Amino acid sequence: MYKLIELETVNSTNNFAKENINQLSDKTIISAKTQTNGYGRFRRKWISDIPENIYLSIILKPADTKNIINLTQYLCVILCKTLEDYEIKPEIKWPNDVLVNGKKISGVLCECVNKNNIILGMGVNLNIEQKNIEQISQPATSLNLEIGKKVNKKIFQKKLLNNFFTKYETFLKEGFVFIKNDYVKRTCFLGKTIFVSNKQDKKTEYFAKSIDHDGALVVLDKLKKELKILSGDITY
Ligand code: BT5
Repeated sequence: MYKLIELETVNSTNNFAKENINQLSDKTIISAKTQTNGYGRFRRKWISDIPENIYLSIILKPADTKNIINLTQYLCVILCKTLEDYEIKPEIKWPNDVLVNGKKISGVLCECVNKNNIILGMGVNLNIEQKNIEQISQPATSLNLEIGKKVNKKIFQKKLLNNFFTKYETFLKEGFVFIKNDYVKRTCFLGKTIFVSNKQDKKTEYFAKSIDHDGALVVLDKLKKELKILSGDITY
């Protein structure tokens, strides 16, 4: 179903995938024990120094590319479903974060070399000690802290990748509508006042109204005018 390449230390699994994209086939997974330069959106640092956590990139080379824009959201739903097996209640913070009790447990970074060569990277905190959580620059958590015991990384990773690939082809065909219910019911910000910041960190206040059929965030501005937001960071 997929091919797994397990590395010891790498600067970034997304970077490794980008550099070797022509030699890597569709559905190859690059996973690393640690990353020396793991990054998120806008090149923000992803703390990646614990081998018992997940740092991996899925290489996707789909023939049908019309729905790839929503791959991040598809992966967020899969992450939630996998975490729910551990009897916790994850939530999705649009567009790419998975939170538990308001704290970030996972982040997704989708990079397209071009539309037929996609790198879907994710970091998932499975095993971090409380004292090390504090080095993260926003409220964060780890699955072991939520369930009160160590998590077996191999088992979690296998479940996650199986869940991802079981529905992947259907998702590619049907797009966001296929996951819309699963996505919307796990969101944690709809019906609230939110602040959306862009690359320049300019924050604008909106009311979060809904998620559109294409996965965009629908908001109302201060004059109650409806707008669609396609990217950015939200706080609430
Ligand atoms: C993300 O970015 O959330 C996407 C992170 C993707 C990381 C994976 S690891 C495998 C692959 N290879 C890479 O190099 N990257 C991908 P963003 O939305 O920009 O969030 C970054 C912010 O999350 C940081 O500024 C911190 O506040 C926070 N953060 C950093 N490390 C974290 C961690 N381990 N757990 C929770 N939050 C973290």
